[in-house]
Amino acid sequence: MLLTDSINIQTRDNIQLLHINNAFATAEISLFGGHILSFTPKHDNRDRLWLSKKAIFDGTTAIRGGIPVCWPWFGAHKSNSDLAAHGYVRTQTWDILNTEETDTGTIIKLTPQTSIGEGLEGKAQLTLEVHVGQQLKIQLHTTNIGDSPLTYDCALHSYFTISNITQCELFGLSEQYSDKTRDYQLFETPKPYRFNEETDRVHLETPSTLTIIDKQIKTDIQSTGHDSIVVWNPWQDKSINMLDMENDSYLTMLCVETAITKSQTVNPNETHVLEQIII
Ligand code: TA6
Repeated sequence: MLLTDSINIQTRDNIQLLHINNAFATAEISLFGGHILSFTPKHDNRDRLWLSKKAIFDGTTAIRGGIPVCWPWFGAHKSNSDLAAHGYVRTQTWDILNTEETDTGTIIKLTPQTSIGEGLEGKAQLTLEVHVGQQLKIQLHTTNIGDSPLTYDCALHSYFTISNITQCELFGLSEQYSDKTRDYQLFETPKPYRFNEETDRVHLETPSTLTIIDKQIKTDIQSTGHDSIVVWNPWQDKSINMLDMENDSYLTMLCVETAITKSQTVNPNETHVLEQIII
């Protein structure tokens, strides 16, 4: 596989990482999980993504931070609780399909070694297209290669880095959300949207743009192809109990996830694209 001049392969523990360095930004993508780990535009040299200092890179578990690819389900599997949360592609090795330099940045196309697995009825081809430029554009393409309709959920489970969760605000959500910490009951989105407790919410709306403002620093998140937005912060108790998080590291991260949580159906030979753009 020919890699463009902006890309080189490094390893961390026993995982291969693509390191991208072009005129617009630097980024890192783990081939384990097809997992974007960092994105730092050169105009402000600020990494938009958060990565746990205790993230595990031994290929046995999903990397904590960056943008895990949740597919072909989100959260717990609907009918088989023995299956891993968030599907089976974030914990397998992905292959590089193609890399390309353009006048707006570097494009990398990846695919998991298998898109077929226990817990998915039907046959699908999954590809992740990442465009590293002034902005980070991530597209998750699900193509139905079977002969019957395919139904699945998925998410780009993005971890954003912030200075302090108690001092940031999220803009762009206004309707109801389902609160996992309160037995999935429905609540109205708070105004202002600030954080002071464990937050695990599926917002049942499809805003095109969300903004995190953290001490005047603005991060925009654009979404298409989604049916919901998930907002998550584990807070202190959960962080203490997570092997791959430092006890207080919840303070410096916030997940804002472009997601399909209410089932997407794709007909044979059709493709659905879930897209998130980070600015
Ligand atoms: O996106 C929110 C969520 O579903 C939470 O319920 C929490 O489980 C989080 O994902 C992280 O899941 P993980 O399997 O990566 O620990």
